[in-house]
Amino acid sequence: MQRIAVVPGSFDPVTLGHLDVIERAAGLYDELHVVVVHNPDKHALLPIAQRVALIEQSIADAGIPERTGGRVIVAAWSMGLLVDYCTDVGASVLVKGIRSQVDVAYETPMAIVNRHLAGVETVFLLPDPANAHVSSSLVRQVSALGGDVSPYVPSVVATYLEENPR
Ligand code: COD
Repeated sequence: MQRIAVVPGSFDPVTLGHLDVIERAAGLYDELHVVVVHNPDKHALLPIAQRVALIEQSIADAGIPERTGGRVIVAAWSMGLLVDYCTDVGASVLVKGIRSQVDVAYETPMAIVNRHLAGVETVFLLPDPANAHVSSSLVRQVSALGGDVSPYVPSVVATYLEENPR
């Protein structure tokens, strides 16, 4: 049986922290879907199609499918519950990164509800310490103030933000 998992997020933009979770999850499952979900609680910087394109390019540049042997698909989902996407593609697991107690508090109720709704389990990965402080909101803030974001994001994202200042 194919083991299929979903890594969801806003990815606004994708960071080296996200990429670390994606690579490690790709090594654990046969097929991994990285899904850009609109988060209504956050004010978005990048259009969803742009976020998808940057994730695809970052995954290719990092050679993740070759290194992990897993199939990686990038998609966007705005048509309702995230577990509906999981059911559509046959995924039984959501993989999320947990950086702090704040992430635990935010993710715990969603994990319970997603299991009740559709039997989808949530697996939490701890971040690599090198990326534990990295977030998309930090990147958006540093970029907006003219700082160098290259230590925090894949090079394709750093180039995009440099060429498209806000
Ligand atoms: N290291 C490790 N993990 C990280 C790092 C890092 N440096 N940065 C972020 N992460 C993790 C986050 O903890 C999260 O798990 C994931 O990466 C995505 O992060 P973001 O910031 O891009 O995305 P969020 O937090 O805005 O995304 C939230 C979701 C859209 C995934 C969430 O709201 C969700 O699951 N929504 C589902 C909607 C739904 O169906 N609701 C009803 C049932 S609960």
